[in-house]
Amino acid sequence: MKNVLVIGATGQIGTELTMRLRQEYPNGNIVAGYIKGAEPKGIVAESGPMAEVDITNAQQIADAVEKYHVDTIYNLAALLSATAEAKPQLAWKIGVGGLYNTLEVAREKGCAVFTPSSIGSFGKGTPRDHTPQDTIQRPETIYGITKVTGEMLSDYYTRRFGVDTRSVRFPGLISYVAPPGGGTTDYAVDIYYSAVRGETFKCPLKPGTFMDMMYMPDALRAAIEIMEANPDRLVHRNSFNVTSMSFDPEIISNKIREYVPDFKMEYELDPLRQAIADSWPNSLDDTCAREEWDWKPQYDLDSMTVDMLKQLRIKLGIEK
Ligand code: AKB
Repeated sequence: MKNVLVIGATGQIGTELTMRLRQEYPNGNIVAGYIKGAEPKGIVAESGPMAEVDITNAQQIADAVEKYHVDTIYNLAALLSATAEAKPQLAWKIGVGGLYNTLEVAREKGCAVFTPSSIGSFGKGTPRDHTPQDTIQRPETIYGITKVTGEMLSDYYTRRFGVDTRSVRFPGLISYVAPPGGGTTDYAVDIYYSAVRGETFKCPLKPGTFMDMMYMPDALRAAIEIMEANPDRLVHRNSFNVTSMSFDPEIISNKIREYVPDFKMEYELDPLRQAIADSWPNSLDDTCAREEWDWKPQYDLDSMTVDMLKQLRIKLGIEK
């Protein structure tokens, strides 16, 4: 049995991870942690416990951990890359201050902690193709700086205090349940909404901008499998490169056009997002995750596209 607190349970990952964890551990308490004003609704609210947990408030984290006998915390609270550039102080407060609060509660109460890092933890100077697991990480965005700090702080808590911290560096995550919002890779979600609505998609990134991406079912599996992995096999902890695919706007739009032949895309560049994307890898090497805990993605661009189009048509009530 596992008792899990998901901090940020109403976000893009949290909404789906909470439900997935409830399926995975039906006898445990899977607590949906939310901030005031963003209470879980529908199935997330109805299918298990929830608690107000603002990650900047250590007492709220401790209270939820105590009340529900939590042994594992999924810390998903973060501002995504573009939003973080607009609010750098808040990005640090949530990304680093919030992580510190989480790790301190974990140290005192004996919890394991998962805090996702990102392809945003890399920057100029990082090899851009087949980016290795252990390499230069000198990001210039506040998002990236919080992610590298998070990786290092999490490793420190494991070395120094024996807290069981593990995580992955997520690529852009593509999903149809809850929207991302404020990320550099969001275009790869928005493009599917435009395709099913019959709208011309305005792409904020220029052709040739390659980034790693992953479909949400694979991301959820990665988050669960790394926390279930045999610790004796783990050489690394924070954070593992994981990826499913790498594409640029031309490749994804051409793939969509195979299923929506009249789909149209125009370029309307967003200089901030373009600059961020230009500082991130083109493609990651996730050999260490494959070797240390048998990571293997199930979706590629084609199977993801088929499912995204199908699921979005159902969600938006759009006939083919
Ligand atoms: C973002 O674009 O900010 C995120 C990420 C890759 O970390 N989706």
